[in-house]
Amino acid sequence: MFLLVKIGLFVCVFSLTSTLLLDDACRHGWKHFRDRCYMFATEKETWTNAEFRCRVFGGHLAEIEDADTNKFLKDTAQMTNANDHNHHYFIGLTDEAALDEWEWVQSATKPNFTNWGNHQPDHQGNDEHCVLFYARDHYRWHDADCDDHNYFICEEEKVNSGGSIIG
Ligand SMILES: [Ca+2]
Repeated sequence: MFLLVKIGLFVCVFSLTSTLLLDDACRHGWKHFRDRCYMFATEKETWTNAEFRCRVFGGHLAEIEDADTNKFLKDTAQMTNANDHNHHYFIGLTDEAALDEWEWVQSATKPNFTNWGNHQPDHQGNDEHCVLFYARDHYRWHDADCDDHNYFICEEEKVNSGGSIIG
């Protein structure tokens, strides 16, 4: 009987450890995809403050470089928000420096991949220079007012890969 309890305890501790190890690549609350970690903020900020908040965390607003990453973030947003059609997220794309010259804020590169919604970017009111992952349009990309308050997605390199930071 005592042995059985001991084996049971061992299995418990072992599975707990395995679970922890699986999530070890990213900090608590961050989602792991490939060599990156993503954090879906639960508070709203302007685009500039959102980028600042991400930097405080050691990352930056998400840069979505391909369709697979876009799909992962879209699926995660959908799972998180169910049918909340007002749950939009800022990402790291902006044309604040030069109109229609869209650029990722962290890498200062032009996007190779985009997923604009229909008729986007439309610069509505000539005042839309920051990109939203737009819930009402299946999270396709919409340019929006940078001063609007929205949720946001931070990205950082994988925190832990065999004890070292990938960079
Ligand atoms: Ca727009």
